[in-house]
Amino acid sequence: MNAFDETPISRNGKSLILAHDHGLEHGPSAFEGVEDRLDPETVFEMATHDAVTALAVQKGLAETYYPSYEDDVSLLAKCNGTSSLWEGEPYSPQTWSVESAVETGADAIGYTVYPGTNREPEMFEEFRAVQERARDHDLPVAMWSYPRGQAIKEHRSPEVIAYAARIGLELGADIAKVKYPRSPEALAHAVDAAGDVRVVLSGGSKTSDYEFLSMVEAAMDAGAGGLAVGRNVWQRENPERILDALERVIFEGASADGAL
Ligand code: FBP
Repeated sequence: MNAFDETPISRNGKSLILAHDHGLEHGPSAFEGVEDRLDPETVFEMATHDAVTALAVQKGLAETYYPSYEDDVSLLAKCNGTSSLWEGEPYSPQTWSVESAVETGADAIGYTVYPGTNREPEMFEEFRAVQERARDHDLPVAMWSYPRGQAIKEHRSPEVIAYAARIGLELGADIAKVKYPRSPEALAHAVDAAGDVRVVLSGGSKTSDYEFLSMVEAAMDAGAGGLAVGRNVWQRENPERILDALERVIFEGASADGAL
């Protein structure tokens, strides 16, 4: 058990966090082919699916849309972010204070760090302040732990992803969100490195139902605590179908074949 296991954003120590901060991180091009999803209401509606344990959004979306959903959706307040228009050294400034997130109804706090960049010291310091404020409010903290920077040649190598997960433990996160290191063995190593911290995976760019669910099945078998997924859910024509299948794989232990 960790602090996260006892919060509304997990179910039996597992979670399916629907991430929808892409309008900031990737811009409107992320909505090509699914233009109706430019209306955040469509994604808040998706988050009412039983499988979804929390919706991760930025302040603007939360303030405008969350009041209509607070009875049905747990809010993970994504408190920093950056646009893809920015081309300097990777850095994600704070966009939302913990106090303001609490007023909006946050059930958890999310924060990105980019270990390995020249701005790592600032980001660690900013994470410290946010983590301590979250502790004051008894809120779990999810770290988007994304190593970047010139020294890192392979962002998804087993060593880099295990290090990313470990940084979550070292800096006091309850959840470390990492990219899939391409093999279950490498992910199992990252889960070991994270100790009591729950390791959840980002979904990455959209793939076929089978490819995506097979990755999730392998990740769960390797000890992952679930997913914090965006495009592989809300970019789909029929998100409900994939959410039904994810519910089976993450919470009921089904295989990808069985879930489909
Ligand atoms: P996906 O499942 O769509 O990959 O989303 C996960 C996520 O961490 C989002 O929260 C964020 O917007 C995005 O990936 C950032 O991805 P990157 O920094 O690789 O562009």
